[in-house]
Amino acid sequence: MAFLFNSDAARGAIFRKAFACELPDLEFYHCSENFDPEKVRYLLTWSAPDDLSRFCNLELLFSIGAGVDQFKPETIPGHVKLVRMVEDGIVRMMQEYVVLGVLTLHREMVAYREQQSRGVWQALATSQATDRRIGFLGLGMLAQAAIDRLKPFRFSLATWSRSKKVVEGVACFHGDDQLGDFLRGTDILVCLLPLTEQTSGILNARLFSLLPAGARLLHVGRGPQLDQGALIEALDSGHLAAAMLDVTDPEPLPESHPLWSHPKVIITPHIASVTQPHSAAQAVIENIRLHRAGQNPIGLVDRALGY
Ligand code: NDP
Ligand code: OXD
Repeated sequence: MAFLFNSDAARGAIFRKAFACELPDLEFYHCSENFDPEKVRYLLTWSAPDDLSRFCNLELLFSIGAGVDQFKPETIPGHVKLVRMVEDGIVRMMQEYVVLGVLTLHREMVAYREQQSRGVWQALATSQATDRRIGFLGLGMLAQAAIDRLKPFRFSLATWSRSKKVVEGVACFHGDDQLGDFLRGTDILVCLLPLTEQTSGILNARLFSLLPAGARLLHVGRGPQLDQGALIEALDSGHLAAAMLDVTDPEPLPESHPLWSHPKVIITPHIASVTQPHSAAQAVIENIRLHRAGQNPIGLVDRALGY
């Protein structure tokens, strides 16, 4: 019985050490080594290898990231459990990034950066946090964790999810019927949705038109959720004031893409959060233990929903 680590060698070495201590009965292979695919019960990878059918005894397929949109569900046998990464490192980094992004957009840092490029020293009018409405698309593991960190600033907080939710101190909207009301009350929109058929292209001209004039976008979900042309139009018309994007489509954008040099846009190279090997190894080990005890792993993907 074996575990296969199909990613970078540096993180693989940390996993190997943790597995040797905690699951010594399990053979551990890095993808660069020779191994018998029939022995592999557990596979950790960013996306499914083309020859997944070689792993005929596979039980758990772990994504090394929190997202699973990179897997093609039709290539994964129905009995194999697909598991997204749920670990403290990803959560902590996303909390930092969302706080950074919200404060950047709230305190006009995008406009100040543009003023600096022209040598302009000029204070801009700004709202108090209590008057700024932050709206999250998605209320999953990462949005909930980010909201916890934003609460002390006393922003007004709202969320929109697929199913009904209740969070203390947060206005929770759900479903397509409530999306308009949610957007009309959002000054800084944070996208933390998984990429699915339903969320692909969701950040489009119609959605932007429902946001109040002067709204801002913080996009940390997935590139294909954003209509980049519609964003540029909304920024150029002045309807949207600024955007901070951690994800684009494609990644990276081509050198000549207008978003790179847009004065109202900050781009980071998909670094909002990154799986941390020490905590991720513990999370995967715990999930193998749960699975061996006949329980579902934490982060089990609902194949019908796609997240
Ligand atoms: P979760 O699966 O925990 O939560 C997803 C949330 O999105 C849920 O609240 C869900 O609603 C909601 N949702 C899904 N589909 C819809 C829909 N059609 N309409 C309305 N709401 C919907 O995800 P995480 O919080 O763990 O992660 C979110 C995403 O963040 C990941 O999938 C990944 O794409 C991205 N990510 C980006 C990173 C980066 O570095 N930029 C790093 C890590 C993740 P409900 O609660 O009702 O099910
Ligand atoms: C992830 C990511 O899904 O890095 O973890 O985007």
